[in-house]
Amino acid sequence: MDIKLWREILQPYEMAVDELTMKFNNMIKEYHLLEEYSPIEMVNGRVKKISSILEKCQKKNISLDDVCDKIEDIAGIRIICQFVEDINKVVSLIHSRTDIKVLQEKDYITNMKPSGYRSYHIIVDYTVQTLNGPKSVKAEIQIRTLAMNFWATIEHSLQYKYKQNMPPHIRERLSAASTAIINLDKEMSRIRDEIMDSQNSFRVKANIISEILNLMQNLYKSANKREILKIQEEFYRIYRLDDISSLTKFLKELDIIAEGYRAQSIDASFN
Ligand code: 0O2
Repeated sequence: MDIKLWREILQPYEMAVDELTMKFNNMIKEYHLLEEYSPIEMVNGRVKKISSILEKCQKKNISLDDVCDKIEDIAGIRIICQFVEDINKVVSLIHSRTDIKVLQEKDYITNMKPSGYRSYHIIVDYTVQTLNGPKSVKAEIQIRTLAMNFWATIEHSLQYKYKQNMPPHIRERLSAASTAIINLDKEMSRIRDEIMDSQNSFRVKANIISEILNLMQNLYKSANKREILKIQEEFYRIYRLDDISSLTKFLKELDIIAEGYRAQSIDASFN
């Protein structure tokens, strides 16, 4: 198969990866906008390299004509969560979507692979709109925690280095590391509520401060220098209190001042 034909075959997969990555990133944005904890920490995606597709075809004895049907991870999306509990939430989110059809699920968290690999895989059917009309492609969505991802990334590079000949002592160490990852995830789950609370209040505080700074920046253009200096000093005083309700109150007051200046400038432009 020549390279031009490969490009044509892979193009809808590129589109699927771009669109799915964007859609999962939008979910994160929606959670943040609602000031809620996002079960998705980050998302990335890739289209399998031609060399890896050929390698998989050879390993699994798949003819090149069957590539699209039989290789399910040409389009791959990886969703990373903070906690094991988030994985089920993400799985439900995927099931509830009308633009993603779940074809198959592989739970390597309950049923860890002999290598120690843990992750939740969902094979989906996703339709992209090409110049030649709709085209449905398969994609593999891997959902795992940060800790599981750390292990899988290291193990994947070692697999690449040793191919089928990983020395037994490295295999044993990886297996021990996998047990340590299970314990780390369990420990993190125990303090999950506390971590989520602190991350949430950090995000809320960061949003309020960013709104205050935006308003202050706009006021520089319209308010007089003395008033701006007073507002600035007051902001630093409240900032040092490290108290969300004081910051919220300050933001509301600043909003009223900014509104006053906005009204004045509209009046001025009409006169
Ligand atoms: P890449 O380079 O990540 O794309 P098989 O190849 O038969 O083991 P199958 O039936 O295609 O697997 O599906 P499976 O088992 O769900 O695995 C698909 C993908 O999961 C793999 O793709 C890996 O990304 C990941 N994976 C599965 N098992 C392991 C493992 O033991 N260690 C690590 N690090 N990753 C794993 P590819 O094509 O193998 O690799």
